[in-house]
Amino acid sequence: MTENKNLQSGMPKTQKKGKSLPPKLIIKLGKFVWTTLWHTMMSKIAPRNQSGEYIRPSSQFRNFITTQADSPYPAAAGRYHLYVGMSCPWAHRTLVVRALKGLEEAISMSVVSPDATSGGWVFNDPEEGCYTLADLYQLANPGYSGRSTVPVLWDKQTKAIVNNESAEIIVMLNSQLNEFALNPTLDLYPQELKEKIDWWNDRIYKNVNNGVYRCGFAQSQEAYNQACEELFTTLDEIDTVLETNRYLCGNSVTLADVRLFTTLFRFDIAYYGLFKCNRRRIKDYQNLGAYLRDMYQLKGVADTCDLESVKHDYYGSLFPLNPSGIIPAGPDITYLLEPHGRV
Ligand SMILES: N[C@@H](CCC(=O)N[C@@H](CS)C(=O)NCC(=O)O)C(=O)O
Repeated sequence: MTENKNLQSGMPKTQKKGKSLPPKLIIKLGKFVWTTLWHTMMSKIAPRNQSGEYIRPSSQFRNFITTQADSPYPAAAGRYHLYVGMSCPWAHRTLVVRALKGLEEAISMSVVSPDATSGGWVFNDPEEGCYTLADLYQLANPGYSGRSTVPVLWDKQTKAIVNNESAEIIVMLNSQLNEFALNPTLDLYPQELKEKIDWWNDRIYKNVNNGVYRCGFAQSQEAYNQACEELFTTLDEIDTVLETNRYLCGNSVTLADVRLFTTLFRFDIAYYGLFKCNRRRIKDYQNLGAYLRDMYQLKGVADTCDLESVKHDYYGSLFPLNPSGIIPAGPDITYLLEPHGRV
């Protein structure tokens, strides 16, 4: 009755007071539209299997730089170039190895940024006559229809993509350009540890590197639960190993550590909140926390870490996971410079 009276006067009572919730129908409709849109958007950024689990597409350019003179991509200084996004953990692997090996002079690099509307990578200044990374992929391979991902190892001489798979690029940087490296004797993938490194790589890729994406991009509760369980079981296991080992495979840093590090660096910043990996922060693990500081403090590594890009790109560009686009204020990561106490 009261409601009717107010309606007749052109203004419902509840609205006057500004306290009303939207009618149920609007909530229902809003939820339906948003959920449908969300699934559509997620299926574009995150291909899934039937149980809603995220499946990462495989990289398509898989050539190698080698030291053989007749190689299509012979080892050389100044010929190859890296395209990276500073927020990307896969691209970050290549920057860490480039820094540890002292290859900054031999291999140039440029940074791409995500386009605010499409999410694709764009150049800050045009490169090779291209404005976007997708254009560069087209230049190298006209008609290419796969994803235009970073990192890209580019051959400036033949205008070709040598390789766009971080796991392979870091193997090349470790062993094929020693002639031009400032730290040629540093071997991050020594013969005697290969089996152990590969074992960790497989486990860490599935459950940690890609595991955080399996949590964040899960499109069903079951898929999320499983990814989350596997992620934290593996982190616990690593924490135990790091109680006695300084690094994953013993006393020296290897490619397995590099691959773990770039995920750990982003964990408390982005994965903990945005990807719902929130059972525990890395900072709060006794051994993993100190190990992260140890890795961060290796010569040249901190310079490859870009907190603001990580926050900005993850929270700003993964629209379906953060529709407001609001970038969080924290965390403060200055503790990464505190003594790690590991020997
Ligand atoms: N397998 C690739 C994955 C690289 C990757 O997924 N990069 C993301 C950024 S973190 C990307 O460029 N995504 C753009 C897209 O999918 O269109 C690698 O490890 O090199």
